[in-house]
Amino acid sequence: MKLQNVVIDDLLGESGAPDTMGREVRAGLTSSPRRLPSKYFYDTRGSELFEEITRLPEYYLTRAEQALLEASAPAIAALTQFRELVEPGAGSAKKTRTLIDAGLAEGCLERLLLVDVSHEMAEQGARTMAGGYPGLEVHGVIADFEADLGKIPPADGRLVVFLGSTIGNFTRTEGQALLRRIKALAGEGGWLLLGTDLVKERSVLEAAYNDSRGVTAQFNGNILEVVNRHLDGNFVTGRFEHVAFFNEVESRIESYLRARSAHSVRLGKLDLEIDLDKGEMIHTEISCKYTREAVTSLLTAAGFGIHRWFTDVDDTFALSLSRVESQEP
Ligand code: SAH
Ligand code: AVI
Repeated sequence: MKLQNVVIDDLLGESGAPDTMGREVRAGLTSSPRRLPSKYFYDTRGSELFEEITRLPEYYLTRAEQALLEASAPAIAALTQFRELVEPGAGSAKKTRTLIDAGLAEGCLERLLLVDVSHEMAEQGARTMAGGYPGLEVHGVIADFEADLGKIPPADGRLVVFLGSTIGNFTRTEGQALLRRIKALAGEGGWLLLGTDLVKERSVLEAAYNDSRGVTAQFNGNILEVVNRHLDGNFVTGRFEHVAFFNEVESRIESYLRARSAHSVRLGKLDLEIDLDKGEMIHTEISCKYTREAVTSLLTAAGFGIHRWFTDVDDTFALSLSRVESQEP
């Protein structure tokens, strides 16, 4: 059935070009320690694996955030009167339905804009939402939220939601830069709802990133398949093991792929060969864990003022609702 209420745009352009990936992968794999940018996890398979992670018993984040959304969405809609809901890194946008329902019940919401670097997620997510909410104008945007947010035209009445603790996949400096771009996207007087995972017992944190079924290990290894496919590489996933641990000093889970034996890998498109030692690690992801003070400081430094802080009795996860206070950089 042809949907009348959905538009899909591909803004990836330069930032999604194969030579951009080539540049980033070359820089990462030739640096010490070696690393790969975590946005490359999310091809079709990677997005499916992430969805599977969200259902794992150990991965408490998605359930905790969903419960908070259910408890807070009506108050958020009443306070912000958002007319447009914008979600960078939306993925399947399943949790977003709770906010959409609240926005429709409040009678304020008119438009939904879902942004994702994964073509499939942006397109499928937008089509599913347009089918489910025929009264809503839905816009799916394929874009890199680190590079392309400035290409999205401004609008009044925006609530930007950045959920899932995706902000935690960035260092403080990167996260602040990203929040400033989100601030420009939200516009004067616009709102941001930010989901952040909170610091807790090491055993709980480490279990969430080392699940017993090995789904997170597959998700981590999949980044090598993405690199192989785009850059004509010959990484063999089975030659690496998944390593994820809580670095308490940095307050973050660090994920790596560790070479089980010494071997060489060639990336044909980059004309690059790297020699890995036995036990050498490729850093693939950070997942920062926050305190309330750390979230407040991050948002304040980026020019947002916090209005509401929603958390559960155990301080598992937090949603902070803040407003653009100043467009100064
Ligand atoms: N918001 C969802 C999905 C989180 S997974 C949730 O809370 O469950 C992170 C999502 O961000 C994935 O869908 C991934 O494709 C997307 N993503 C990662 N890096 C991105 C980038 N640089 N630009 C746009 N989307 C990105
Ligand atoms: C998307 N992001 C916030 C997830 C996280 O928890 O860092 C990705 C993930 N990595 C391993 N498991 C889930």
